[in-house]
Amino acid sequence: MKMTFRWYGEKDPVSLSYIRQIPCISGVVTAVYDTKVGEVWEPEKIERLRALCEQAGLEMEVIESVPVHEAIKLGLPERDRLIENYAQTIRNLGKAGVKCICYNFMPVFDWLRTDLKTKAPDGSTSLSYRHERLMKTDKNDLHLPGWDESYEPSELRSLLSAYESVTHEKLFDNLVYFLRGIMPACVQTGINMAIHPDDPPWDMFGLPRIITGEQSYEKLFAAVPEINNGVTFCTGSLGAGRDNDLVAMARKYAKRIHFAHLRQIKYSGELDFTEAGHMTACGDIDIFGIVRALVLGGFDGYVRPDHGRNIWGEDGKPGYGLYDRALGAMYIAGLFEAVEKEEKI
Ligand code: CS2
Ligand code: MN
Repeated sequence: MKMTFRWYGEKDPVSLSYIRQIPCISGVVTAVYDTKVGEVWEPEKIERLRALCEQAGLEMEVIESVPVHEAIKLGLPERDRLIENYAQTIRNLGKAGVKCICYNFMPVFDWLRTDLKTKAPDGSTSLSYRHERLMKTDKNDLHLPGWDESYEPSELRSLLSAYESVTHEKLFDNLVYFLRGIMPACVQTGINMAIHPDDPPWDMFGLPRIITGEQSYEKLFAAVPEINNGVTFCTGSLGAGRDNDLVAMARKYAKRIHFAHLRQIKYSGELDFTEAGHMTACGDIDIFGIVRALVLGGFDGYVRPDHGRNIWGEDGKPGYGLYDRALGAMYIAGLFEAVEKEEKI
């Protein structure tokens, strides 16, 4: 296991030197942020990032994310050119020592929340999701926390209508088409692809979501059996789906899990939840049980603490401040150490 920490590049208020001071961290998870989706990441840009990490004493073996162009998800004719660009980005990343790429296949939006600063009794704030509130949002005039700058209203409307004819099956076929197209580059470079689950794991605004639990994993591995086709096991995303048995899944898929995002949520209604401190006792996700299952299943991937709260007066990027993620990293590293040593006795 290698413990990592997400770093949003040179504009991130959390510096590499601070990340380095967290005792358990071997490297960062980052991305080239100034290249348009669909274009090839230039070797010079990748190399610059890698050198910055190296100077700080940190590895850059995991990328999150190389975003997938909507035309690939929609299965439009230009997808072949875009998939070739993606494969070229994989080859460029391979030359820089990257071993794992996290990506997602969610149409239009990535994670969805209704509030980015829900206050807990202890004064900390975190992200939360209230289903009814989201359903009341007018689909033709969407304003979503964290998404308002991403799309022009007209662009968003035409994207949403382009997806009207895309069923779950079609979206899944498009994912398989994409994966088959990039697998040769993955095998050649040794890079593992790690798909992030849909967050939350159910359809949104009529948009299909297909990576939601165990059945999705079965379909995915059956369609593209190469070991380079793996997953990012995000406990907060999968855990929002109450039917998912995360401990059993962690054990069963340990060798397909190239990257684990460990985060905690507390349920507050049938579909509602609030993110919480990483410890098992802080919420409804059995972080200890999941770590134990990963170790017993032979997991040998990367881990990072996912979304933290804002604590100690920090006003960090929602989910990505320094302090609470550092606490989370240390807690998770402690669990791994304990379970790994115990298992050797
Ligand atoms: C989120 C996402 O759960 C998470 O980790 O912060 O932004 C996630 O990084 C992407 O969906 C991965 O592609
Ligand atoms: Mn995640």
